Amino acid sequence: MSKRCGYAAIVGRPNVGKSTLLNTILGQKISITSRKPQTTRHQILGIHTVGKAQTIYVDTPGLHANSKQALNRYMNRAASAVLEDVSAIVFVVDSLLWTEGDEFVLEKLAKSNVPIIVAVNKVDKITDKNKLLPHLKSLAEKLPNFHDIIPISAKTGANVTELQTRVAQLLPEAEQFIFSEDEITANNERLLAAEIIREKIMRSLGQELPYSTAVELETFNMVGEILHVYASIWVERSGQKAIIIGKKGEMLKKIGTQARLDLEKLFEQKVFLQLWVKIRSGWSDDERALRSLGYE
Ligand SMILES: Nc1nc2c(ncn2[C@@H]2O[C@H](COP(=O)(O)OP(=O)(O)OP(=O)(O)O)[C@@H](O)[C@H]2O)c(=O)[nH]1
Ligand SMILES: [Mg+2]
Repeated sequence: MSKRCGYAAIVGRPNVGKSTLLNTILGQKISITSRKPQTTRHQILGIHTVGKAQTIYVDTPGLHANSKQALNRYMNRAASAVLEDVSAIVFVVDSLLWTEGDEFVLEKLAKSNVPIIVAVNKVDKITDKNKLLPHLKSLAEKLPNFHDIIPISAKTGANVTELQTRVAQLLPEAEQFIFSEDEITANNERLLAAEIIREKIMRSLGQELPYSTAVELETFNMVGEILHVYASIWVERSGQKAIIIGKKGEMLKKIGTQARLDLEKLFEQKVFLQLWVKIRSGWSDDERALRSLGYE
């Protein structure tokens, strides 16, 4: 039997568990996650090779109707752009919910000819399991053109292997894999490192602030045996800078320690991390500033 190889997009509204799903599939944390919506800002590529199939998953920013700011437009573009160029789409929804946000994603997907698998995620949250089957049925009626509807839990891993198998069946036959079998991501290390730092900010700070934050890597290189990472955290106002630094620098220290531990895990080596907080007002609505921060 010949090999199969191709791309599969993971899409959905914000916060449904797309990035958690990618990490569970890979068995390794590549894509950042948090309780807050709009955590992912870039396309994150995770390569999953099992036996004769290689699936290259593309995790995407949550699609959402708000396109006021340049950053939001960038995120929606990053998510929409992938829909044309994949062999399969995994449309992630949250347990028994069906919201306007899901409807918005559905409208985008309606324009695509790619087979779509709906992953009903977070089934571990459903206390009354009797509600699942009728919900799956009603989704099947709402989405008659969809290839498959599979209940999963990205958190516990329930049914995730089944999902992977069905995705792999949709990939085209290929003579060769695109990536070597031991590769796990195609994103560059600098981007992944910056994202890990941003994850710690997303997780450590209150509601509004994380959305006004970007991370820019200044230095990423080996000094002897140690990987040196120097990064700037950009915020929009001086009050935000004070919050990120915290009392006596405690917040920044906490963010730095957590990020360093994750960086050491990801790169499997000792890391020296240095963070600065800088102010650049209006960066999130400024196309040029966005490009210089790696959003292109
Ligand atoms: N109970 C439960 N929680 C989950 C599951 N999958 C993800 N979560 C949680 O849902 C929240 C959002 O997860 P993410 O993976 O960051 O969601 P996302 O869809 O990538 O979000 P954006 O990048 O913002 O679009 C996190 O708090 C996860 O821990 C699941 O299967 N069960
Ligand atoms: Mg995400």
